[in-house]
Amino acid sequence: MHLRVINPNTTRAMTDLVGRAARGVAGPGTLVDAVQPTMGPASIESHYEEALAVPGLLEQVALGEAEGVDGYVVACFGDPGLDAARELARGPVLGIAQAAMHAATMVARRFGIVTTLGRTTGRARELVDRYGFAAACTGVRACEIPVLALEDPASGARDRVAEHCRRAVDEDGADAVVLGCAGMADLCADLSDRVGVPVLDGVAAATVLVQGLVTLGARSSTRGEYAPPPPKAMAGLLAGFEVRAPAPVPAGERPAQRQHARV
Ligand code: 2AL
Repeated sequence: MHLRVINPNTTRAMTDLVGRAARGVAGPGTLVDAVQPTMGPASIESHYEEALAVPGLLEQVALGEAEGVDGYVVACFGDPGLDAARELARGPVLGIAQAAMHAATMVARRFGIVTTLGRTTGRARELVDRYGFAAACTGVRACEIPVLALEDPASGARDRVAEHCRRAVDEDGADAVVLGCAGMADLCADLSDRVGVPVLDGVAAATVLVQGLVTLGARSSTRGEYAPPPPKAMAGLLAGFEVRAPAPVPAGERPAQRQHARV
């Protein structure tokens, strides 16, 4: 099985980090590669950056489809471009927020989210509502540590994230904590020990879940909203993202489930 973890920001160190987190939980027969877009923001902590990260992310999905990738993880807590990626991909595509929230409710009744900057908490709450976890979520806490400072030992990230995890438990009533940034993936095991409740990293959760879905033979649905996007002209900088009609299938051959000339 070939899984691809896509870090939607363009910082190589974060791509390496999410690749390690995913490989740490992948099964022996699973190949995991970690990629990042060729264009886009260095980190995603605003709606503007999230929007601009999506074309480069979709380009990586289109390349993965050409290579026969079986399933994808979108490794950013805003789950950017998730619906669009599912329109392009044959196999399942999981966002780390959706995966971590599902995993949390399988091991605890109520979970809190601990994320980076206060300005990203609105998006996290929106996803809690969208995925149907409003009753299970005790709240979203921000450590006010920028994404790219998480790896800087001088930022005190480890202690500050731990402190907010503790407060999510002690003050908000959470029985588990979901980490609200892919850049926190390597803090997860240590935090579970320190805080004494399950602390879930979405990169690992999504990798395990997407691997399970591929094993089940579950693909992205091609009916309704996740059907391939209609062929259409694209103008300007996005001209290369044009979706063209599938090539005609020779008589007697089974049509591919999805065919895209380019994203
Ligand atoms: C993220 C994340 O997971 N990756 C990124 O660039 N920004 N999320 C966040 N809440 O800051």
